Amino acid sequence: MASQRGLFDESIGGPGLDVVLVRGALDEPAADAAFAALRVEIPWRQEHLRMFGSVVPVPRLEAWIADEGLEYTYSGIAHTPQPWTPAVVAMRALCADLAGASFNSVLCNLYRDGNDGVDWHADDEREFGRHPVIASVSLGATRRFDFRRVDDHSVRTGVDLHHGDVVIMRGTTQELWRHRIPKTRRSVGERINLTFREVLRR
Ligand SMILES: O=C(O)CCC(=O)C(=O)O
Repeated sequence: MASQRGLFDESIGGPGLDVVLVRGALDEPAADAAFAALRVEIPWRQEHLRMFGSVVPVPRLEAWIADEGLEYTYSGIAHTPQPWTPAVVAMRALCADLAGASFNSVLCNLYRDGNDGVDWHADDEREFGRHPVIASVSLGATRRFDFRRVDDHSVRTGVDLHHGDVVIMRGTTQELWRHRIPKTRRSVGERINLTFREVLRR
């Protein structure tokens, strides 16, 4: 796996925002191979959300892969852990190396086209601890990744995430900021994002 660690590190600035972007953590052939393997290995599921009394499909496919016993409830959906696959384990090693952290779980997202996205949220569930280190790898179509401050929505920043990029979020990022992948009218292909986390066992 080709990693160009450090060559293209960028920090994304803002008060209390602690985010590092590693551009091209996977070079194009490695990113292409990872995308192809993850697309078929991961048991992608369509989850549903209860909203205003009706049940709506989540605008993306998902899978929760984790060590045994690590359940995760997100937006009212209880995710039962699926087993690790070889390509996910390889991505975990890359992200753990870049972040200097260990991860026992990953939320996998498949954005099928521009109608898929994820709305403003923070990965601030209690099981991740107060200031978690979260690392995610982006593969496939380029999509915008936005941040806004919790206490002042006019304070915003964002970045385009490309095939092979890794983002590391740390410190007070989840406490003071929200993030999202907005839907887009642009014609975009599939994108896979794997967001690695460490669930603290009680
Ligand atoms: O797709 C991404 O880059 C972000 C996904 C995300 O925010 C999440 O899984 O919590």
